[in-house]
Amino acid sequence: MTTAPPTLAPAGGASAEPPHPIQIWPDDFAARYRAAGHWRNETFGAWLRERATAHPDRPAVIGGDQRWTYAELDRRAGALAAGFLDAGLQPGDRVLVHLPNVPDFIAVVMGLFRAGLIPVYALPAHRITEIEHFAQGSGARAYVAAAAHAGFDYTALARELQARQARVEHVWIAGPTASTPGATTAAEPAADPFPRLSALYAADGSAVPASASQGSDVAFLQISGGSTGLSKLIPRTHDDYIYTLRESARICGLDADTVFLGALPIAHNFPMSSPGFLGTLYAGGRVVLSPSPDPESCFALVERERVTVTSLVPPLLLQWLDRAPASGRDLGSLRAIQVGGAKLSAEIARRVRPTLGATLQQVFGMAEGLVNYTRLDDPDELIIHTQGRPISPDDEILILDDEGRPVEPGQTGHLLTRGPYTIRAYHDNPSANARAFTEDGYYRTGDVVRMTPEGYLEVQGRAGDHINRAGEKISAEEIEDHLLSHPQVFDAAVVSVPDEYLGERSCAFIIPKGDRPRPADLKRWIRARGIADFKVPDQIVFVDAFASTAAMKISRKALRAQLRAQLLEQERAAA
Ligand code: OOB
Repeated sequence: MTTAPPTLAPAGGASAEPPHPIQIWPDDFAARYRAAGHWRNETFGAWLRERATAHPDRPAVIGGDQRWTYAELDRRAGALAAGFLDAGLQPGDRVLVHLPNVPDFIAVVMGLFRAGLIPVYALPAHRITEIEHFAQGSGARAYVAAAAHAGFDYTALARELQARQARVEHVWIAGPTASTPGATTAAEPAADPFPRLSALYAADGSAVPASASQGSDVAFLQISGGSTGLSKLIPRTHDDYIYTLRESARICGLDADTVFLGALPIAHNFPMSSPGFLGTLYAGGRVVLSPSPDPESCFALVERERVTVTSLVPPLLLQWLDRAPASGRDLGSLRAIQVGGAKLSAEIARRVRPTLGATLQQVFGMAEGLVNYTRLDDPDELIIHTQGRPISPDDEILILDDEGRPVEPGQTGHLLTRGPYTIRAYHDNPSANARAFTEDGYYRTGDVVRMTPEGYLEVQGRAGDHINRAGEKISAEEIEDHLLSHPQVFDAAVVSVPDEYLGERSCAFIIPKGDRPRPADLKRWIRARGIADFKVPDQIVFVDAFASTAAMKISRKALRAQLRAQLLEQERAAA
């Protein structure tokens, strides 16, 4: 038996179509998680109202020239909720949110939650190909984007999206228009026809109820790192996500005095909820947003706003460590630096306290659910060498060998998990679900881990074929598909290569068809397909053929492993 709700209308979004149930947790598990007090039927809309009532004048969100109190954030969320509904959106409709680290991001998602609308998160680096894929998969009816950010014109993307996906009826643009001084655009774009988000802030949201949702409803769709093929959509409920916020805030010691710096893109699950900006607001603290992760912008904000905690990926931590001593900034308010998204080496981990004067907290998590933390008062040995232990006593962990049998204690194996905040299925994706979940509901993480005697996990590697480039996950298959559609590419295999700075970089092996394309042209061409920049191969190697086995057949996975080994061998020989 599985719980019938939560339900989402099928991709297509029209409310007239029959909703199809997303099977999330079986009833007996759901009952257990409720009885344990994990799921409390809290909703985002209601808790924001509670916080705003309890401490209206406390600062909540700071970014650019905006400083909003809890009352102001609540008012803006209400106004946006009213504005979205007045425009014709209906509870349950999906809305693509494509915003950088600006206060509008937080108001928009809180407004959507309040109205019972479902945000679908995209990263600022995503381009038309990814956005169209998310729009298609979620059946989104609306798109909210910045006018421009980091030199990219999102209004042009919005136009293209509507041309390709007629279902996306509504577009709202946040921030200065592309022709406003200060907005960064290459050429002078045509004036866009889209309504401004700022106009919605004028709506009267006082009649909108604090929450249109139940705890068990799907609150939003997060995107997967995309280990095989294109990203999948991850349905998270109010109950399960708020549980992680409450426990993350407790484990990370957040309270009203916490000042969290959003340095990584806050659409990502890590700075969103582990404990991230949502955990900080849940705890009544304040969120400071940096439009760019670069150390200089971040250090200035740390000094000015007395930031106490932030979350970084390992390459960014490395930059912080290198630049902090000579920055001339007072970073003395920092109490904890969280690092996750990719493996942190013990050597770098050791430098955190002496250089930044803060406690390191390792975070090993995934948008599908499971999050592990080292605890702030753990012995150094665990903080430096492990990626932490799970949030919940009800997180079930399996470590299995290649045949699916549990490994001996302390041995390395494949990590599978289920629990009160790990999804049981992707949104509307039966084939991915069949691969990623066992029959009894465990999620196959694709990570290879070992467990220490203390119950902490050490990430050893992964089984899947994705590239973890500075915490951004790139699917080899997705990039191969793009390369294969180039007229001068006969075959392509994309592999990860260890990289001192990025952790891993991507290398594309190409068998040319006829004349070899120039690597720079190939990169330009793949970028022009409208994909995130971080997915463009870092390195291109031309080969005449792929070595094949005697049987003349070799799996893609084995081929990638073979090519990767060859490249590493050549690099070793050349060194
Ligand atoms: C986080 O989420 P995703 O969904 O972008 O990526 C999840 C994958 C994990 O399966 C693992 O392969 C890798 O990223 N990963 C780590 C790691 N944290 C994540 N690998 C080694 N060490 C770590 N500390 O990346 C994410 C979500 C929530 C919190 C933190 C990270």
